[in-house]
Amino acid sequence: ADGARVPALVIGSGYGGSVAALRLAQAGVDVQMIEMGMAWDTPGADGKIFCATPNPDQRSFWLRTRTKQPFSNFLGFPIDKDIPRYTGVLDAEEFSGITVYQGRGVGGGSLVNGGMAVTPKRENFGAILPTVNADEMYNVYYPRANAGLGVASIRPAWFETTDWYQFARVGRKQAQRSGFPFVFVPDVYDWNYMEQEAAGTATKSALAGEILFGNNYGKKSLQKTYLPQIAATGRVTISPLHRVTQVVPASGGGYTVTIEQLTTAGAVSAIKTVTADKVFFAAGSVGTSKLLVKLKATGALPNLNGEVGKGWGDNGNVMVGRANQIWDPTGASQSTIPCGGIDNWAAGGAFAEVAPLPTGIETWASFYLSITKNPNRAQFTWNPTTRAVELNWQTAWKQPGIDMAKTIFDKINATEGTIYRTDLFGTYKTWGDHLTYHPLGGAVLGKATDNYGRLAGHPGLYAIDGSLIPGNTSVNPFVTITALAERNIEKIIATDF
Ligand code: FAE
Repeated sequence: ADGARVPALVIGSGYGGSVAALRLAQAGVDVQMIEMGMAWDTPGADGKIFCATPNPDQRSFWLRTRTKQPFSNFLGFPIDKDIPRYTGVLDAEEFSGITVYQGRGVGGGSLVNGGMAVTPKRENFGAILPTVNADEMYNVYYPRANAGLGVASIRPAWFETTDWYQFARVGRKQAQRSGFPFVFVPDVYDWNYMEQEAAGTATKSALAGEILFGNNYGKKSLQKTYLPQIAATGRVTISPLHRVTQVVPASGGGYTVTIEQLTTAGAVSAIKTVTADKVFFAAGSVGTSKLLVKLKATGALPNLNGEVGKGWGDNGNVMVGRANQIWDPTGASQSTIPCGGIDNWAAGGAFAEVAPLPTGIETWASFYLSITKNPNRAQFTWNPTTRAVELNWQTAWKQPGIDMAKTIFDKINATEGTIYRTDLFGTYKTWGDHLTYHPLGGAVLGKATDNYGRLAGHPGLYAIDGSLIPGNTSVNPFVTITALAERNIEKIIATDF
């Protein structure tokens, strides 16, 4: 409530925020969670909470009047369409050189993501979070995160036989024919539910194209894992459609947080303040970075250090499609949930998810989201003229990632006698190099914060989300974000409360 005083306030309800709120509440601390997106707990006129990926309506995008699909084109035709402006679930946030896709709502990115739940290889961990004890992570916190998130793998016998994963079997065959290891990738999708979808005994979800704009049934988003546990503590209040804009030291200690209440059209309907003893920034890499950079530059939190806003990376994301030979159809029926990838990290700096292209028709296309070791890092800065935070990433900075992805796909094309598709990202454009799904960094652990996420210069402020990770996790990031949050909050509860 307006004017309230609380022990702990958490900004954002994604992975980092959910871990923080749950563990604080279990330790007996009352928590106020602030989430700018909607609650996503009420069905629309069609009886579904989320709209179907093939038919985006107002629920699809965050405050846009036209969709901004990751693949802008198909068979040469633009596929974007007009929609009513609404606080939809997927934000395509545009900076000058990159569009950053993010989830909006209670559950954050877990609402819109593919659920691929990958623990990095141990030998790569030192490059991901160099100041973190790997033994502790692999013995305690990665297992805790995987259990809390409900991570599991596809049943091998079903993988080998179902039509829904023909695209992945083609991906595996072609990877292996070119000498690359194909590895199964765990996911938080309920694989038993998916088998029931295929058998016709459960309402289709992953097998009905649902993914990018939310999943109505089978995916274990945070709404099915951490968030019910949070509710069960009785100690956490969540305020959806509330956006934090300001955090300043309060005269009697703690911090006064200014919060805008939003309408579903994105207008500000009320402005509130809450004073909190401790504030956790869990607004995601971009959200946390934007807040911290603004608060430092405008003098609200002047003691934040010069590392705030730095060390931002795209996890090396690049997308590409290949056109297969006529004897290698990828299937008219494709599950939206990927289950495997091509690992050329050690030799070529690329890990490529074999992704579906669930169009409902045979396309002979293979599609991949690659995570690469792209070394480029960008910085967020405050522009006092526009009063906005900018990101200096340039599209050309994707080139090292493209070159790394090519170590896989040039070889596969040579082996198979095939070519890249040029119709997915524009006209005659091969590489999806304009976007990332995996923003990381901006409040890097051990730089903008101490080794547990305590922000430098202002005791009682913490970063506890993807902003802590310096730009790359070598695989999909949310398991690492969750595990690091579990590690940090344990230490913070033990020593700061
Ligand atoms: P995040 O989950 O983004 O949560 C931040 C929350 O804070 C959001 O709900 C925001 O609305 C909210 N917020 C922001 N600013 C404010 C503010 N000022 N006031 C109040 N609330 C605010 O952060 N990762 C994987 O590991 N596997 C995948 O398969 C995968 N697929 C993806 C597919 C898509 C399309 C996308 C967009 C992402 C995907 N990701 C995947 C990335 C993953 O979802 C992302 O790394 C995590 O969600 C980041 O977690 P955080 O806790 O950092």
